Amino acid sequence: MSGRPKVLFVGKVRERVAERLGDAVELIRCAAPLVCGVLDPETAASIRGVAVSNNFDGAAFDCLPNLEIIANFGVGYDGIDVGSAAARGIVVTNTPDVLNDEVADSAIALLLNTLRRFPDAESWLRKGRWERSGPFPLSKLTLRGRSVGIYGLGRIGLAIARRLVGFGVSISYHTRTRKSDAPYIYHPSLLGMAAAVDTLIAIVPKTPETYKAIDATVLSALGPDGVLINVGRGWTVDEQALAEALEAGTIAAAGLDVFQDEPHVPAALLAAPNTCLLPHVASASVATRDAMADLAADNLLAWFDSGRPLTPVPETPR
Ligand code: NAP
Ligand code: 8YV
Repeated sequence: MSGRPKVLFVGKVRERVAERLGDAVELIRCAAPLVCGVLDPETAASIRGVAVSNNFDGAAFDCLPNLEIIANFGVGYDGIDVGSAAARGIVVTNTPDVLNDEVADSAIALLLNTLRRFPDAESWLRKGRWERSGPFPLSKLTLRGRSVGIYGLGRIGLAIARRLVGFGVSISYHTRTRKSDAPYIYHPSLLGMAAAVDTLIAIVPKTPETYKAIDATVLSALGPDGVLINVGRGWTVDEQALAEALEAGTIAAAGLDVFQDEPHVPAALLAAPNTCLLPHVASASVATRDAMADLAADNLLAWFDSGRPLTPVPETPR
């Protein structure tokens, strides 16, 4: 194939990716999900790279016979069928590390907002209740004296742990493999950690093993002072069980940035007491989303230039 490599943008991908790619590639766009037939066969056969926002399923592979690389905008790549990519020798890349600090900052902000109810306090002020009714009620929950368990101590989990050190709380973690250089208390099971801590922060990927891993049993183990923060994927939490646990006082509060069926948020969670709910914004600053876009584009450029992508996921060829 000659000329500039052709790259297909499937669905909405941050425009900065296109700007970064510039004239180095020929850009083609289509709606998501990619359906065979929307591109004429000659165009489909000429596509070498794809840029996506975590959406490329098994059926899409059949549409692009000469695809070499899928560059994902995002560190989580659960919406890409990496098994099909690996079977076809197609590289998948993601955007690790460039968002660690932003997401970790957001996790801490969500934790504090959930415990201290600052969004409610601001609403109290804006509605004139401070003047009319007096001070906002004291928060029943505090970060002081808490014991925090981090479910997932990868790139972002570690950044959260490092921040928590400054808050003077006890820090534990659960992962499948113990991290020998992490100076935090290790728990070989999620349930065991939930029973030992009063604050659970989830930052694990969406995988078959993490599906509804935070269920009624784990929430019950967390206990009545328990606080759940989820900045990983909604998939990891049994949302119905969480709503019931909040309603019954089985745990005290929850702060969620992610939901199972985004952008839909279950009515039971919207109605549940003591929640702080965010619309998946943990990485959502211009600077961090630009850095993610640049890395997604640079993976494509590096592949076409040298055959060596910058940040391939472990499951597909390097
Ligand atoms: P990472 O570096 O791959 O870390 C993942 C961590 O989870 C590792 O410590 C891993 O340890 C652990 N883990 C994986 N499967 C597990 C299991 N079954 N049980 C226990 N621990 C498990 O990933 P990351 O860069 O930190 O990102 C984590 C996830 O956060 C992403 O995949 C994405 O879904 C989510 N995320 C959300 C936002 C947002 O906007 N809210 C932003 C960025 C990322 P072991 O392998 O030893 O188990
Ligand atoms: C973004 C994320 O919301 O990187 C991830 O895995 O969940 C977030 O940073 C997402 O990638 C933007 O589409």
